[in-house]
Amino acid sequence: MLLETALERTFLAIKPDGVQRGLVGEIIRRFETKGFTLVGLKFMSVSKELAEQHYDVHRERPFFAGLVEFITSGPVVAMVWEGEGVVASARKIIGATNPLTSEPGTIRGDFGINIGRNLIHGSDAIETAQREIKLWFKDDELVSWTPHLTPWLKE
Ligand code: DAT
Ligand code: MG
Repeated sequence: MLLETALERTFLAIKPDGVQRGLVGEIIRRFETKGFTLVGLKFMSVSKELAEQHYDVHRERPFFAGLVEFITSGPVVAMVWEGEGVVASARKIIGATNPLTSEPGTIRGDFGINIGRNLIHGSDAIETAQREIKLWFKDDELVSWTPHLTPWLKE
């Protein structure tokens, strides 16, 4: 149904540290069991060009070069998730930027200790999500579907 495509979407990426540490399943599980819907998923290497475009807002920051080097240093899992309020909710599930101060129970709070190794990226606003989804995914890589669990998740 057309209704499904109107739902909010966010872009998430498990960074090279999450992949190297064997946390792909654990991280995906958290969004899946929460009740959000996976609409795009790919395991990929990130080019320098894509990394620089993705982190464009941080171009002038001192950590920009290191950030680009890190995200291009190994494979990542790029994803698009859908659901009501998914952008803000995913940011909560991910936790604060610095894992040392992220709340326990969040992904970064549970698995990280360093801001440069914070495991996962999540779009920070609806407009950012739209930009990032377009940057990382072609239209035909996204799948609109109706999960049959919906009546058990929503009144
Ligand atoms: P977030 O990933 O929580 O949206 P952000 O957009 O402010 O955080 O920064 C993007 C990434 O850059 C972040 O995940 C880790 C890195 N980063 C941010 N601030 C940093 C800092 N002060 N020193 C080193 N890396 C930093
Ligand atoms: Mg950010």
